[in-house]
Amino acid sequence: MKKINPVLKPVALGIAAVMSSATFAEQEPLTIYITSNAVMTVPQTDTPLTVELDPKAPQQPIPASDGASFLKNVPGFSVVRKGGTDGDPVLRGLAGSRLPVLLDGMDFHGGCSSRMDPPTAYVFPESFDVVKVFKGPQTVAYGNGNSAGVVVFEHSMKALETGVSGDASVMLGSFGRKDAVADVQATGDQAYLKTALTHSESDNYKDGNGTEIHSKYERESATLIGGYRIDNDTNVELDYVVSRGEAAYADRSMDGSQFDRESYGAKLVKGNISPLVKNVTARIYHSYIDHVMDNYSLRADPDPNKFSVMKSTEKPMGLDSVPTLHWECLMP
Ligand SMILES: [Cu+2]
Repeated sequence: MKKINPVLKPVALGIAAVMSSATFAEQEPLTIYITSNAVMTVPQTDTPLTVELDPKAPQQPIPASDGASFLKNVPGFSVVRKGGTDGDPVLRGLAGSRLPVLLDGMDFHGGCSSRMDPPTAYVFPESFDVVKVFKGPQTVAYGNGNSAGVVVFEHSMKALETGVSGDASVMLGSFGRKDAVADVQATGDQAYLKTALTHSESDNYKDGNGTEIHSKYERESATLIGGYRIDNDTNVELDYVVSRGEAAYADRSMDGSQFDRESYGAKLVKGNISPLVKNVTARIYHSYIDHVMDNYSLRADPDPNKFSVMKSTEKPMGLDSVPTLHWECLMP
């Protein structure tokens, strides 16, 4: 505990004017106690509004199993917790549609009308290769509506000539917490293949008072990406993602008994098109989220007279094309 004894100086205010100088001389010095120091750790960056993170790097306090927990460590972010499996990321007080989350270029939305599954619920951070956060509305490269910013989770191929490489990680914790992720990349002369598998689960945890909190969850995902280099300037890529999940929620009367996702897409990158156009990236994708929530399948003693179930689906699809120009060609 630090103890600070600032020098108390007479101030020429109206109150001070009616007090004699002897009054100040008799006062005890003001004592301020600071009970703890705030320690903030941030990645070093030259671009304060653009943060690029390596999700496979060591994380504090433990490796995150969902996108919101991962983003919580980025300055400016906070999280509205949504059950054990995920939360809603908030950037500078704004969330939801004001903070688009793109998964490999897919403008992604959850399937629940009650926001049980923000887009980050479908993210296992370590299975991605790079996470970019664009703070503020300045960028127009990721569509509109991003008044808070944009978050991008992406897979990328390692700069391997040819060969096979991979990463694997396991994390065990109290209350039955088990996380595992493995990804493998195989690269040939012209073709490459990448796959990532994830699993995350936890039982109900107990709070500091020993009360069991209805928060168990389980989810897994598989990602498959295949690409082919037609020539030095042309690359095509196909991707497929499938995931399953269920989660208990202590803050509401319903649980998410099914979070099923299936996504597929294609990407074409064409470079050196003209002296002005450096390259063009075209992306087409389709997602399907099948969500069921009920008040009995994940609860210990459900009342059979009050069973309730809701089903909702979400089918986001998109097509975008992004040219990159040689800026110097536009300069006079
Ligand atoms: Cu729901």
